[in-house]
Amino acid sequence: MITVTPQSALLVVDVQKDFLPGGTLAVPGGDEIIPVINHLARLPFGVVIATQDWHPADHMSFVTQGGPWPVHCVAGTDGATLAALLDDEPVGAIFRKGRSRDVDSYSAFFDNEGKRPSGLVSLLKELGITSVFVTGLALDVCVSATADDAVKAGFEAVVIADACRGTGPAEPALADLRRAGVTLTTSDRLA
Ligand code: VGL
Ligand code: ZN
Repeated sequence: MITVTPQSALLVVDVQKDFLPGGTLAVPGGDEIIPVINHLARLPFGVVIATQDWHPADHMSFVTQGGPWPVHCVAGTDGATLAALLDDEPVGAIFRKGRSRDVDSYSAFFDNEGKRPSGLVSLLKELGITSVFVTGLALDVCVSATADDAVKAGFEAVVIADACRGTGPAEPALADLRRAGVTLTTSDRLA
């Protein structure tokens, strides 16, 4: 078992309508993690932080601009809202990423050029957080980038596998995370 303490943070990455079944960039089974996250968020974490992908309408990542992804999570639209069934009561702060037109940000910590910090490292350090538990969507994109950056920033990083879904099979993404020094666990092992 892993004991959750106030020195641990729970990150809920991009659990937004556009990433759920029916959304413009739907992650298969994305809705299935919501009850798992709602349960985890009631454990005694020091802080629970949600992220939102939050793009301008002409964002460089969109196929309409020559990028890889369908239009998704446009700032202020219904698709960018947090999942309706996600309990936001325990959420202490929301970080919005991908807001600049010309650079994407998969990680909650830094943009994809590794330059601009979001302020999340500073916040977590101010709160005395040493371990970061990561959940959400998509495992192989924003969850992985966030967990990798958490390790690089000096935190213990733990991905809760059953509280994540990816765009493809989980195993390759989980193997990459393990190699990067991320601890993998499941929600039933946390108390
Ligand atoms: C994501 C693709 C594009 C994610 C965000 O949240 O994993 N994936 N933008
Ligand atoms: Zn995006």
